[in-house]
Parts: sequence; C-alpha cells; structure tokens
Amino acid sequence: MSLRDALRIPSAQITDETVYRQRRALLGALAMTPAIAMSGCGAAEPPPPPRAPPTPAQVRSGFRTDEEPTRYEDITSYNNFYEFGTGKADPSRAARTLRTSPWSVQVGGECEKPGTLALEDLLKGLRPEERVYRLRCVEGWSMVIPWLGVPLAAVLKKFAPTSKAKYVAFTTLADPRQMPGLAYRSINWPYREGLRIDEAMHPLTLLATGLYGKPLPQQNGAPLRLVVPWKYGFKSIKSIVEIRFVEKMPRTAWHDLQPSEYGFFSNVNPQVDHPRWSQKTERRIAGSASKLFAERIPTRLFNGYGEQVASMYAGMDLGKWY
Ligand SMILES: Nc1nc2c(c(=O)[nH]1)N[C@H]1C(S)=C(S)[C@@H](COP(=O)(O)O)O[C@H]1N2
Ligand SMILES: [Mo]
Repeated sequence: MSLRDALRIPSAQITDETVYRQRRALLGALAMTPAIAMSGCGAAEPPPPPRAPPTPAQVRSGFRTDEEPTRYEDITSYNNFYEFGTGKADPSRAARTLRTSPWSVQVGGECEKPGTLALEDLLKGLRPEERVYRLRCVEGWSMVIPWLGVPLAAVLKKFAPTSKAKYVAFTTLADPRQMPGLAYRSINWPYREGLRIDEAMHPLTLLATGLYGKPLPQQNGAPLRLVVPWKYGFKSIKSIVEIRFVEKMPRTAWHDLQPSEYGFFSNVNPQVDHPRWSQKTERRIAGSASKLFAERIPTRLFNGYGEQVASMYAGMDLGKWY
C-alpha cells in the first residue's frame, strides 16, 4: 500500500493492522520525499494538576498487574524489531541468528567511571526481578508482559553520572551481517532512543534480560533491552550496545524520521491522537487466541502508571504530542 492510499482510509476503519501498514508505507515514502507536512496535534485536555512524588508503596504497586498476561507464544511471535524486517512475524524468524553472547555495552559521556563492560559485569551484583507491565505500542495494540530485569537506575549508578548528565541516550546494535533489515535505509540506523535522567532513574524503568522467567528471546531484544512501561513501545529500545550520559536531549530514530508523529517524550496519552489515527483505545493481545482480535479497551494516560510517574511531568503541557 502506498502512503497516499494509506492516508485515504477513513479513520473509523483504521485498525492497528492498517496503522502498522501506514507506518511501514511511511518508511518507504519518506525514503524518497522530504518530510511530509502532517496535520497538527490532536485537541488537548488540560494537563492534570501537578502531583506529589509517589510514595515507595505507590511505586511498588506499579511493579505488577493482575490483568491477564499475554501468552509467551504471542509475545515472542508478534514483534516490532525493524532491524529484522517490518512484518510482525519477521523478527521471530530472522532474529534467531542474532549472536547475543559474548555481548558488551559501552557506557560513557557525562560520568566519572565510563567503560565498556561485558554483559555479565554490567549486571554483576544485581538480582533480576520480575515485573509484570503493560506494553502499549503507538500502533494501537498492547500486551501484558512478565519481564525479568534490573532497574536501569541500579546499572546507571555504577558509572557515577555527573551533574551534566541531563539525559541518557541508548543505541541498538547495527550489524548488517546479522540484521537483514539494515539493508533498507528506512530508519537512519542504528536505532537510537533516549530518556531524561529522572525518567531513566525512575524505579519503573527496567533493563530487561528475560521474560516469563526465561532468557530474553532475540526477537524481544536480547540480551538487554529497555522497558519504559508508561511510554509508547518504540521508546523501549532493544539489543542495546551503547549507553551515553548527555547534557542535551539526544536525537532518536523515530523522531528523526517523522518528528510530528514520534516525540521524544511519547508518554502514552489517549487524549492526544497520533496525527493519523486515534490513540483512545487499544487492542489488548492477551488470553486465548479467540480473544486476540476482539478485545479493544480504553487507553489510559501514562498507560495506567500516572500514580507512579505523573509528578515527573508536573507543569508540562501533556496536550502536545511530545
Ligand atoms: N532496536 C529496536 N528496538 C525497538 C524496535 C525496533 O524496531 N528496533 N521497535 C520498538 C517498538 S515499535 C515496540 S512496540 C517494541 C516491541 O517490543 P516487543 O517486540 O518485545 O513486544 O520494541 C521497540 N524497540
Ligand atoms: Mo511500537
């Protein structure tokens, strides 16, 4: 489908399947044309009043959810990992050959103890915890995933960030021999993401190493991927090889591609429509196969983690597509 065709679909008929096709079409269209002027941001609700920082108990209440979990087979066969292709089933097939051991991560920038560490050393002394989080993709589908991982803050503190470390930038491996998707210069590889330092240090922010108590499968971002449950899924960057503390807001892969559609903050917000589709509801992929295409549920501000994270955005205009 061409981008022009994609844009012609009446919004009432847009499902996350068409959205994902639009997103894929956009990659091709943008490769040939300068940035297309997209319609402005959705109408805004007034921002919620500033809130006090969460208590430790409120933070912990975000670590688990009783919602029905997504099945292992769905989490590992319905993926976005464009380095291995743009189809949902591509990563589970093509990422099988990604070599995840040995693996090292280069950590640098505004910190006192930079270094390149083997994964084992990066995680030394930290015990993986289980966190059951909602994952909400910008395309309008969501899952409930039992991750295994360590708080990102615990890893970052090992490197003694300085007061100049206002943001943290992350980079995915970009090895064309292992990643067939890199042959398509759609995204400006390597995949890059970033967080503000307070977001990176937030107790909900996880560096995941596994799911369902097992090591992370390649298609889910092995051996190490970010999980930021209150943000759209594209912020949760996979197969990380570099972490940098930086002073300025870092450039990110999706934002570079289409700034009006993929903001730096990208906190889940049902009141702010994506320029080309509504974000009010989501298709929850959970439970039995027969439910997969039936369940649409309301999307929640901050993906339901407002109690834990809203205070970080006090005073910020949430009505904009950040
Ligand atoms: N390196 C990299 N990280 C990535 C992506 C990607 O294409 N490349 N896709 C993102 C998107 S859009 C989503 S929704 C999640 C999907 O994670 P999952 O496949 O483990 O569910 O990974 C994110 N991280
Ligand atoms: Mo996504």
